[in-house]
Amino acid sequence: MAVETLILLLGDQLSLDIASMRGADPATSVVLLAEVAAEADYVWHHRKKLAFVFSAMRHHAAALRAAGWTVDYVELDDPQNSGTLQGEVARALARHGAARVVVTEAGEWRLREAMAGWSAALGVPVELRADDRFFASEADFAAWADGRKALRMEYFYRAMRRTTGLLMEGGDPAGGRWNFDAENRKPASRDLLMPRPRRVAPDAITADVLAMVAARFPDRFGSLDDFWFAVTAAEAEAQFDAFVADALPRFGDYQDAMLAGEPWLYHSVIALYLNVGLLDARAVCWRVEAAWRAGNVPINAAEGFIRQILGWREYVRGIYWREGPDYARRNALEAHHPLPDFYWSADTHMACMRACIEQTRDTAYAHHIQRLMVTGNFALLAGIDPHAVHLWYLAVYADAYEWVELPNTVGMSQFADGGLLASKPYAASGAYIDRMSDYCAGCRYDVKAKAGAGACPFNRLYWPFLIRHQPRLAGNPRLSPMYRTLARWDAGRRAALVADGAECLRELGIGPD
Ligand code: FAD
Ligand code: DLZ
Ligand code: SF4
Repeated sequence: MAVETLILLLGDQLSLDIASMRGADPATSVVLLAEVAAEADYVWHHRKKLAFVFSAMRHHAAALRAAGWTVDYVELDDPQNSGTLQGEVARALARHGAARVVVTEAGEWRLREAMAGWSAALGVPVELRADDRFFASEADFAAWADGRKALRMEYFYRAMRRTTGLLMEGGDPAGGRWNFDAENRKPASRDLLMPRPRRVAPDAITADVLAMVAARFPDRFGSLDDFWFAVTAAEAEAQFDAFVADALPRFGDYQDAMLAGEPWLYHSVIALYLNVGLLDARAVCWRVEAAWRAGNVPINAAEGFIRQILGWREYVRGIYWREGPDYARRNALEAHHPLPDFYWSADTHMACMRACIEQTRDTAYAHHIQRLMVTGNFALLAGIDPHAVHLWYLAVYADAYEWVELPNTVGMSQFADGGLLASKPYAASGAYIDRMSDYCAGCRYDVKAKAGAGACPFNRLYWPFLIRHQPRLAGNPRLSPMYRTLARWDAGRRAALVADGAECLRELGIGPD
């Protein structure tokens, strides 16, 4: 076979309709997939995430071969493996004698910047194609954002509803409202019938990958036990179908709820599939709309779910590419404490933190409110360096890729972009966690106590956080009730709260730096 084109597929480009393969001739093209140390090591990926990505890559290679493509697959343990994507493209060019390389643009600045230099380094033309697996292109987002004073998700989302026609009735939103959150956000109770995600037993390929990851990454964070993720598009679709039938109808109601020992509640657990291409975001949203039109799903659930994908997922991607590589280093609140060790060990008496971190270690999953209002909220209140927080989130979740993780962490969760993304910091005392979960009942700390040893650390850190950032945050209308309360307290009371917050940090082993 005379090879003309080498098509490189990255580990998160496992969509059959990927831009780099469009129009290619199987008779003159070779598709390259390469497991490389550089991608496995650039952050401390959870071991289940590594196993998921490698197994999905191997299954995708098999699917492409079955569809008639010539696939060149390099395994991580191949003794000739150069360890980098560029090195593997260079070796494949030498093996096949291809005259050009085609690749879909990578999902993060680090690789995009590296790929811009590939053509010169490899001595062949390298065609970089836009990743069009999203509702909005980078140019679409720029067109929406340009000239706006504030880039709020809600207005982007409404524009996307109009553009796509999703959940629209003529020019109006279905059900007469854009957003049904007023009906959502209920706490959950243990007597609810809890659906469970559909599970996939590891096949021989996944078993091989699990053994390889166990042997090669013995010290990495994360359990490999009980691996049930889908690793093919068909399995991912079957899991999504089960979610639509069993859990979606109550997704809206219990979206923000947390229960000890119930990691999944009514969540879909599909972000990992969407982000590597085993599921298509557009198909997922239209499928949910069809379930609502068929009368199988209430509007608050369908709208709430579609907003997460059509709204949040597209919006954070737009922000990521618009803000540029330095977004990762924003630190508007000047938070500098190192990440506490208990983010890795779960060795803490805070029951909410322990539950979320243990669950993360065991499953490589936590739902949005666990990420935002427990582990994220704690880091925000405690003044942890947002870059360290970012590296943790990028490592520990099976769905973590920088384009989606970074704005959620630096912007939404740590307010480190100074309010570009979030209209106020997601800072909350223990009362919020107590209302939305059953964690506090099993905690050594007292969620009703405001200060002093034994009081909930979220309470002890909350007011010092607001006092510390008063110059920046006092003018925020959404925080004015808190600052009015603070204004009623005399200087002595405020100083005592600040001293108690500092003592709390010392007791938790955090700072002074
Ligand atoms: P569901 O709750 O069932 O929601 C459905 C889908 O909506 C998700 O699969 C996801 O694709 C999308 N979605 C929901 N919320 C968001 C959001 N805020 N931003 C983007 N998409 C969203 N999501 C990731 O995909 N990768 C990440 O690395 C990631 N890091 C995060 C870090 C922090 C600090 C926070 C607060 C959130 C992060 N999220 C991330 C968003 C969200 O928490 C996850 O998408 C969600 O928990 C995945 O679980 P699920 O598939 O069960 O989602
Ligand atoms: C996440 C990941 C991992 C762990 N390993 C590989 C790999 O060995 N080869 C590969 O092509 N891609 C991998 N990926 C996905 C990439 O890291 C991802 O494409 C970039 O982070 C851009 O989103
Ligand atoms: Fe978390 Fe505080 Fe509740 Fe303990 S008391 S579980 S630390 S919110």
